[in-house]
Amino acid sequence: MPATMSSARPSAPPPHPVSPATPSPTAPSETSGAIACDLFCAVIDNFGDIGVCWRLARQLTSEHGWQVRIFVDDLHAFQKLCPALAVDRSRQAVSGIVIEHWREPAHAGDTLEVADVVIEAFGCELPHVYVAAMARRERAPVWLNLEYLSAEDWVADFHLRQSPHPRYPLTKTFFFPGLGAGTGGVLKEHHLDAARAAFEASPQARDAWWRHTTGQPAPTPDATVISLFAYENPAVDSLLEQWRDGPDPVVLLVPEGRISGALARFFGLPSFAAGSHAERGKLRAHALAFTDQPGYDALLWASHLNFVRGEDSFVRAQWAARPFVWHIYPQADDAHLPKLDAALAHYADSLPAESRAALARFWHAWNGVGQPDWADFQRHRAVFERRAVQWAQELAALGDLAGNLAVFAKSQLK
Ligand code: TRH
Repeated sequence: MPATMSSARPSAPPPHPVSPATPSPTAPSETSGAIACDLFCAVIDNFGDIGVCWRLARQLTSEHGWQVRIFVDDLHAFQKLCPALAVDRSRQAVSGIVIEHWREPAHAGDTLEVADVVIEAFGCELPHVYVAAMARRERAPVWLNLEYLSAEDWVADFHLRQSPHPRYPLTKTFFFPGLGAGTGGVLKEHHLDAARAAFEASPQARDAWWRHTTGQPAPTPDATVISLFAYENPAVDSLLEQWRDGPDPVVLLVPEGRISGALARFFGLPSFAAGSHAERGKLRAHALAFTDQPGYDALLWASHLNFVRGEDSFVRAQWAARPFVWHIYPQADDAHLPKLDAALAHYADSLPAESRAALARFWHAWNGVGQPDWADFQRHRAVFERRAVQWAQELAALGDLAGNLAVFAKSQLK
């Protein structure tokens, strides 16, 4: 069962066998002074696990001066959003970050160096030999379990809760991202708002982006530009028909992925691979290549409305300060719907009742409950646009996850 947004309460880590005594490993930080951080990431599926970890690692490195090493098992998924990565190397450095291919669960790097801060992403379970070495380290490392993002209220009660290791003198702290006070917040680079403002302020940058990305100039101002990043979704056919038959032009930008098959079928094409273009009625669609993470931010900024999914693109759409529709990572027995409604509560509760209801109807329809009504959603477009700008400011007040994590870790390293 692939990992889903964690609704489980934190539990004590499983017991680890005692490893044969080896010299206490020294962390790089004892030489350079910078905080050394090892981040372990097991890719369950899709791109969010490594998407979040890569973004976090780059922020800790560039904004906090940490020395970060990522252990990641799936270099192919990683390379999709980090083209500079070589998929055949067991160890490499990209953007000042060491990347180790975590080739099997027991592997803990060619040399066993325990960092000052150890981040276990999404409960991926650290190599036993590494945990044993953590226990032998003169100064116990700060051990953080980075949880999946959830907007549910209980998250604030569990954020920074600690769990002692059953056998070793180690303590694991549960670090919960969130959309509300008392949580770890969500990832946001310090330069992000300025980069978006620069893109939005420059017609040249936008036009260059359109020509580079679609081979065509930016569409006319009467067109609604929509980015579509989603899992397979039965509701998409109805929306494509409504956009095709609607009164106003819609330009759809579709990164190649799990929704591409539905586009191909709708347009009667064998595929809708990157570089494809199609037009029916008022709908024009472009298939885009998967790009790196900064490139994905630009896609969000070039659009009026963003369909996003999972965790990281869901957060990026909120920072893009535009209306967005979230395709939550589907879970059995509709367990994902309370998580969807918890996010809607944060985002939409201050909206006028009619607009809030229209947004909830549309998000539910996009997540398997009811049929999407585009005209009903569009009627509230101006309200949604104002709310999106306001929400980005409210969310920023929580502080960014990397900064919150760095402050906590330093408080434990004293
Ligand atoms: O790919 P996802 O569905 O990842 C999912 C979720 O994270 C989910 O919560 C988790 O349980 C599951 O993985 C295991 O959606 P997400 O989280 O938006 O991650 C996609 C990443 O891909 C994100 O960092 C944005 C990035 N991206 C690019 O870098 N370039 C692109 O062209 C596109 C479309 C996305």
